[in-house]
This record gives sequence, structure tokens and C-alpha cells, in this order.
Amino acid sequence: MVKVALVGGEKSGKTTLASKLGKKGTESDIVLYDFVKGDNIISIVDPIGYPKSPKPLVNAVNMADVVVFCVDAAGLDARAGECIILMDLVKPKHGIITITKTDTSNPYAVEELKNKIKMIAKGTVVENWEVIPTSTNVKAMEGIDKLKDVLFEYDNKLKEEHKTLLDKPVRIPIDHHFNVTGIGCVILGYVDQGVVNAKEKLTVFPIKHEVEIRSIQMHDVDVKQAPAGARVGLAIKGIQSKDLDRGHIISASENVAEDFSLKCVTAKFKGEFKKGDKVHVYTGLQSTPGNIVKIIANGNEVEETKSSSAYEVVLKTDKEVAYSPGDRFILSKLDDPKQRFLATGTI
Ligand SMILES: Nc1nc2c(ncn2[C@@H]2O[C@H](COP(=O)(O)OP(=O)(O)O)[C@@H](O)[C@H]2O)c(=O)[nH]1
Ligand SMILES: [Mg+2]
Repeated sequence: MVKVALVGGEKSGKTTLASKLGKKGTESDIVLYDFVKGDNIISIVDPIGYPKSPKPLVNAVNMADVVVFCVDAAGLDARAGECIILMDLVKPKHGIITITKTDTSNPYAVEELKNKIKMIAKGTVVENWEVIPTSTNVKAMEGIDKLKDVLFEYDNKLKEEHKTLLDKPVRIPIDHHFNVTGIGCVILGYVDQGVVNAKEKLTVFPIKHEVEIRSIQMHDVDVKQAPAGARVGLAIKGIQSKDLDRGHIISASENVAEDFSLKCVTAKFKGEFKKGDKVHVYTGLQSTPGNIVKIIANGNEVEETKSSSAYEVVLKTDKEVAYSPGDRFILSKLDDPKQRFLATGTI
């Protein structure tokens, strides 16, 4: 299975494209679609709650193997710029640009836009992404099969990558959770690493609540175990849905903390913040407000950051956060009308 995040500005064609790529499933501020063909599964995440909130966008990107950046054939807007900034911070392993709604444009203008995107994204990861023009207009229908084929190729490559994750301890970030009458608490998520087994005892982090995996479903079929790369529904014993939050991690062991010292790189554009600032922190699918306690540049404490620079940032989060070494944190400020992503950091 290949997990795909659709990113892009408002009305850039994400939802229409998702509906042409797959069948709609779970729905919240992120909507999931999937498409099954033989051994290949494309699982699409459409962050419908973006741009109102940056959270669904960050969640979608953190869930995905491949990011598809949708740019309206009419051109880029401020939110498309914000998406490029986020991509440059997160540096997704795989990405594709699609120029959408090509039926409203012409090949010459599409080519010009392609060059413009490359120019704006110069020096970021997005600069080197393949461009696939698409139209979902029934008469024009362009690029959809090509896009699917490219995603299938990624799926085949990822099958090998996922095999190398099977030996690691199981880790499942929860993206949705609810109570089902007669079954109890059910969670939905992707198995990030390892293998989850029915009847296994694991812990929910950061709340450190022990649970038992009652049963496992993959694509509505009961299974005894599910490997890295799978999408699962888990019925879990020992907890209620109301005790859970998106981003909680089902795992054998995680670190839990409220105080962090992060090695940060600030955003290329508007990556400025100050000591004492209230920020919003994302890691995995978790999110929480937090405070900038201290900023250190080359061993010296400073009052504020500049864009495109490296700092050590001491951060206190409002609530406990679960993490493992190497996890990426994203700092944002929600009140900026144009560019809300400040920095990325790891422990
Ligand atoms: N002509 C044309 N219109 C499109 C196409 N894709 C999407 N649209 C229209 O563009 C608008 C925004 O699309 P939507 O998928 O909702 O964008 P989102 O906000 O990124 O999810 C809607 O009115 C769609 O009907 C396309 O390929 N061709
Ligand atoms: Mg939409």
C-alpha cells in the first residue's frame, strides 16, 4: 500500500482528484480514499480542514509516503506558497506536482506554469519533483491514469522498504477512534513499523495506558496480524474512545516529555519567532500548544530567530508528547494570515 497526501491551496482540485483516484472512506478534517488494483493499494489522504487550520495538512503529510502537490492551472496562491514552505521543512521522501484543471488552460500556459513553480520552489525539495498535468473534467480527462501508474510504481518500491521495517517494534499512530456498539473502542491507523498481532498487549502513549488488541481488520477483513505499511482497524480492550486523541501511539515503548531541546531549522520565509512566543507544535499526528523557552545560536542565547537558519530551541509543550529518537517536530504560529510554519526540529 502506498499512502498519498494531497496538498495544495484552496480549490486547487484536491477533493475532486481524490474522488477520481479512489473510493471515499473515513471522513473527518482529513478524508481517506482508497483504490485497490490486484496487489496494489493507493490510500489517499485529503486534508479538507486545510487551509482553515494547518493541522489536517501536517497530519496528511505525516501520514504519507508520497506527497502530491496540486497547483491550479490558473496559478499559485498564498496557500500554495505555504505548502511549499511546509514541504521544504518536512522534506517528504517522495513527491509529485500535479497541475490540475488543465482543461481550463492550454499546453503552452501549463508549460509556463511548470517553469514558474520550479522557479518559486527553487532550492526546496519541490524543485525536483516530477510534474504531471491532470484534468478531471469528463471530456478532457488527462493524466489520471498516468498519476495512478506512478503511484503504483511507488507502491511496488515501498513494498521492499516496508519489509525492512518488519523487525522493528510495532508502532501505530492513531488517526481516528470511536466506540462501536457490541465491540467497544475501535482505532484506525497505519502500521508505521513492526507487526501487530491479535491478543497482543501494548501501551497507548503518551497516556501510558495498557491495552489489549482484541481483533484486527484490514480493509474490513478480519486478520490475525498486520505488518508495517498496512492500514488497520483495531478493536482494543482496556480503554474508551473518549480517553484517546488523534496522534496517540499504540506501541511497546515511547519516550514521553513536555520539555524538549530541538535542533531546529527555520523556514525560508517568515521563520521568525521570539523567546516567550506561544507556538503550536506538531509531531507525528499529535499537536499541542507550547512555549519557546530559550533560543540558542552557535552556543549563545539569542532573543529571536531569523528565517533559513539553524538554532537549538528549548520548548515546553502544554501537554505530554510521545516521541522516539528521530521524530520530526514542526513549530507553527496559527495567527499569521499567510505563512504559518516556523521551523522543523528533531531531538
Ligand atoms: N474545469 C475543471 N474544474 C475542476 C477540475 N478539478 C476540480 N475542478 C473544480 O474546481 C473547484 C475546486 O475543486 P476542489 O476539488 O473542491 O478543490 P480543493 O479545495 O482543493 O479540494 C470545484 O468547483 C471543482 O469542480 C478540473 O479538472 N477541471
Ligand atoms: Mg477539498
